[in-house]
Amino acid sequence: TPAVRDRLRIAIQKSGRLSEPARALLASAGLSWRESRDRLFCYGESLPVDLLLVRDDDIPGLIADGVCDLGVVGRNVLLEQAGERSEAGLPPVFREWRALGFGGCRLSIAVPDGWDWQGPAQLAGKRIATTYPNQLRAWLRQQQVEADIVVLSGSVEIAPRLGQADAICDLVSSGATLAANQLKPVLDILQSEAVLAGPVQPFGDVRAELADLLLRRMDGVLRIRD
Ligand code: PRT
Ligand code: ZN
Repeated sequence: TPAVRDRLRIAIQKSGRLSEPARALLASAGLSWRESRDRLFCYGESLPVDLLLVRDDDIPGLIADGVCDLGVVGRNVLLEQAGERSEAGLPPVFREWRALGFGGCRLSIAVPDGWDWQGPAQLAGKRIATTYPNQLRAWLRQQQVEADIVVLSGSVEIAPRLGQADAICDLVSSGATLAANQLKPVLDILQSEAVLAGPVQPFGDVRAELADLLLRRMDGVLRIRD
């Protein structure tokens, strides 16, 4: 049985692209915090809603483990970890509650500039480097293309030049990083942005009302921004 709690705990990125916009959105929704000295935990003052500052990759797992109730994370990260759970035969425990309108990017297939791109079939038998193996695998399956997935933890865009891979599947926003590595995006497999992630199962205590209140306020802020 899940622990009963009377405060809501939201995980956001500690430092990175989503940290400031996530804080700003929550502050616009009326939240304020007393900052702790280590700045990993911020105690909510205006409402019983606390913040936990973490690496973005840890957010889905923190929700899955019930350590945090909600989180602000890229859809790319949330879907990747959902795919990982599903491949492992685990049931879904977290899902996207709201799209938040910032942190926009695409998860794209990119190939060397010199390729004459004909379509996904051209990837058959090729090695594709990525930090998003679950989404790439699902997409390749859907395209009925068999390719080798080279899983890297970073610096994916230099893999083709190093001879580690023929193509890549990575996040793109302006496209400058790809261009600097003599690569070109040829198709997008996901449109991503920051999302509010939460559990699949509703809260069974006062956190349900807190989450409802927060969602109503956030929806109000997001409507005005549109
Ligand atoms: O430390 P922590 O693990 O928390 O941070 P992180 O380094 O994993 O994450 P961070 O802050 O880089 O990204 C957090 C989230 O921002 C991602 O999960 C995406 O949802 C979103 N986002 C939006 C991006 C980009 N835009 C983006 N451009 N994440 C990464 N990039 C990379 C891109 O892959 C390229 O290497 O930034 C580089 C510049 O992109 P271009 O296309 O503008 O050159
Ligand atoms: Zn990360």
